[in-house]
Amino acid sequence: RRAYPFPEIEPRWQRYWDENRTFRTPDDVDTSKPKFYVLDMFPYPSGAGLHVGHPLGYTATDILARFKRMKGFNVLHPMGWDAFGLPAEQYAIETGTHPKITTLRNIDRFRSQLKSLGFSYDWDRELSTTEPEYYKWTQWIFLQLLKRGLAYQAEVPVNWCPALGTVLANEEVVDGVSERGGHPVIRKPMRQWMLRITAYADRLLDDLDDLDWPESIKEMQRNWIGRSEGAEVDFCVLDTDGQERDIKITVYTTRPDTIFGATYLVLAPEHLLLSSIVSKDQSKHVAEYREIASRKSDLERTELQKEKTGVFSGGYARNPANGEAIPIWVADYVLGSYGTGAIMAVPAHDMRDHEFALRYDIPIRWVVTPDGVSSGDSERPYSSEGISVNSSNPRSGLDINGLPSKEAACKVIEWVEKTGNGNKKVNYKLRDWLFARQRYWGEPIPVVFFKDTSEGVPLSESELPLTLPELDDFTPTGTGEPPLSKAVSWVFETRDPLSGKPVRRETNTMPQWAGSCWYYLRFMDPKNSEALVDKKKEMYWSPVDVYVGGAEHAVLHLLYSRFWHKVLYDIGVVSTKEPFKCVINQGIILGEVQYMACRDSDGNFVSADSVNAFGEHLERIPEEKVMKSGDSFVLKDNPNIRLIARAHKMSKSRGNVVNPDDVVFEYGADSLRLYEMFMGPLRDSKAWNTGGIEGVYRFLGRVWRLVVGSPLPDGTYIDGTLAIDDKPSLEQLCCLHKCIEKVTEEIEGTRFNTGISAMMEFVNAAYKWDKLPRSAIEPFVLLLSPYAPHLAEELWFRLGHSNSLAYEPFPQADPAYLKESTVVLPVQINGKTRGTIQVEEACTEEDAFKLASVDQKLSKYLDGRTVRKRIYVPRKILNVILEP
Ligand code: ANZ
Repeated sequence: RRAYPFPEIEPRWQRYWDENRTFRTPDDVDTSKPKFYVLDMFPYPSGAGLHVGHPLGYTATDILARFKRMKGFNVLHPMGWDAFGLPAEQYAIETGTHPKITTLRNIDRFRSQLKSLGFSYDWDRELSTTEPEYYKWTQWIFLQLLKRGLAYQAEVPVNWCPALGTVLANEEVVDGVSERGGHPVIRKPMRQWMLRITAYADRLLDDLDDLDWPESIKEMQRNWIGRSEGAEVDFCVLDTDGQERDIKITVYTTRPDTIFGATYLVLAPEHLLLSSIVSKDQSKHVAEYREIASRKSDLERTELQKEKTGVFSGGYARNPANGEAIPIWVADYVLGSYGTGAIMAVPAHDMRDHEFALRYDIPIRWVVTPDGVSSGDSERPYSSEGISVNSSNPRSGLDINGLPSKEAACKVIEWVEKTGNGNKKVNYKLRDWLFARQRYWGEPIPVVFFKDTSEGVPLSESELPLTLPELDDFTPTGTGEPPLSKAVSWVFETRDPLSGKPVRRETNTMPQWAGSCWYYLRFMDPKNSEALVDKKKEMYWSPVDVYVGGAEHAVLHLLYSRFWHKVLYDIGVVSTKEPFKCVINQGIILGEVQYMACRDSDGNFVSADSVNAFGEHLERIPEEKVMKSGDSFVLKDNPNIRLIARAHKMSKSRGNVVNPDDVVFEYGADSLRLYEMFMGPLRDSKAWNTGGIEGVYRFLGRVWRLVVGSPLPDGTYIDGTLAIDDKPSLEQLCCLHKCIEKVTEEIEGTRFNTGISAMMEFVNAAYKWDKLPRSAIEPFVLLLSPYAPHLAEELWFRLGHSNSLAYEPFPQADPAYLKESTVVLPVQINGKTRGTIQVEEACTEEDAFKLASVDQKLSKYLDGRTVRKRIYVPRKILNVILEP
């Protein structure tokens, strides 16, 4: 039987909120009130619908939104769809269903699922990145970037799959072959649009310091931007007689102090000078090596575990510090796209160079030691800082012996600058952002080309939105031309509005990141056809106060939107330097914990730790046969057998996916919301547990019966509630106000799980009351409402209110009731109870005795007598034994 009638309650309140537009944030809010903008990372409406991971973050933001509304804030809590992207297009290729249709269908499903969970979004502000009214402004931002030289075209290598005749996204390439079909993929240069995010590298780095974001994300962004300080140093190339040629190789190094240990140079395989350096007899080897390297991604090339490979170029260069001729190698562990694409290799002090030198028998020279005395260990490089040794040369005039690494580096930089051999240099790992995709289902890039030119001419702003043409055939063209090139009339039947000359349209589209870069701004003013966002509205609502989403967006999405935001700041569209004040990453929800037992070769169970579990036969054990013992899990029947317990990522193939619709059907939305908050701290990853959801479901049932009573014989409930208009007792008030204080604190600290525990304690206490005073239970219903809004609204209504509780003031804890509660302590004198005193729970023996000796009744027995012994049991009794 049901714990409470949620199947009637929940749809009723969802309908009420919808019909009354309860959560609409009006366009003309009273801006003298404080604001709170709480945002979810809007979902990609996939065909699979919502999974239980979505409601985790969404419930957290919903609790905050509901709480802040009740606290008197104007709240902006919107929802929309990040709906351009690959899956809809792939689905279209497979089934012939237009991406627009698939997308709308998926959005409808997502919307109704979200509504069934009772989230308090302002649905009047719903938007989708795929609507022309929206992407008009995405295109507008692109034009602003173009105007400022922040968008440009370049030849960039892309993943080209000859067999499929298409360019692939990185995520469609797995281990060098196409994910679909397993065809080889090569890197091929193609004309692409790029965004100059590197121009903002310093600001993106510096402004991180002031953000209230998880330190781990900030660190990931710092690493991604990857600022490093070092020097560029020139090495002169030598001819076969050892004479200096007219060519210099410039290397980038962060350790100029190790220059005396540079025993070879390395050029990236794509280095432009390579062809003029390679000797005749090495040219074939080098060409072959370049060919192989061209098929690898940068990631593969720089993986530390991969064996380092390379070939000798046949050429030599002079180390300017000591005049030595050192060999020039070609190796793919040096990237063409970083620094100068060339390095001075110092095998004694760099891991990769060390491995390479051992393999190709290149000298290893120690030039830094921890103390300036000890010698190096040939097995391992010493890559920390230390004191320079073997680092002086009278002819070059450079001497850094005995200097600590930092000082030595400064001295070398000074020296190269003075001798004209180089300069100090800051480098960034951050690359410009490749902003074109050879795809249909994205925003068209608002640029046209005159005949035979490749220099793009921007459309004028009045021509926006440039809408996607209808297309029935999305299959790749086979030439690498994007599918939009099939929309022949759209591409060619176009004239430049100024000159009237025929032009052709750009057929690349924008990447999926584009639409999600700025959607938080549009929510402030979603219907504006004159501007991206109205200035006044932007000034009021910016920045987003709390932004909740998955840690997988720690870098790209959060970095790209910060970049666009800063550009919009520079052109006066937004008033803040940063878009998101506080970011929270919700943890991942894993599947239910699975227990495994091991059997040995004779088929007997053995303890998981006593064997090499991999060699044994593993068997799944159902939860009811498992028992907890200390920190581990054992078989109930045989506690000597320890089990392996593990929660896995939810996946179809494991069959451990929990569908939120099923949970809502069985336990109701409030239970799902409450459970996801109760599982553990929001930021932690945690395993799903069906027993846990039953627990919170029973708790909600208890709340229901506390207020409404047990079911009548026919299974229905009384109409109103059991609440009476009596004054609550002191004890009841203390209990309530403690709960108010705790729940408030825990919401403000986003510790939702412990807030729920406080409400559970309250309900346990309230079950012992013989009466249910209205003024003690009504505030509790309000406390519960951000978590379990359907049940709370229903109880509120039954308590006699005709309006939604969504804007009721959130209860305030009264300090008067938060004092330690007092107890009545019996006092015995010589074994006989002579009276009582009222003391605070934490009262000491000394204080209790003092109170007793001033008590009217008790003092009679104590006055003028000597105490032999006192026995005090806090909260229970004070016993005083007197001298006879
Ligand atoms: C000599 C040296 C000695 C280096 C030493 C390191 C340790 P970050 O901090 O990442 O900027 N490097 C430079 N350009 C490279 C490229 N295109 N591909 C691969 N490696 C490259 O690291 C800079 C260091 O990485 C540079 O400092 C260089 O090696 C290498 F004991 O120069 B170093």
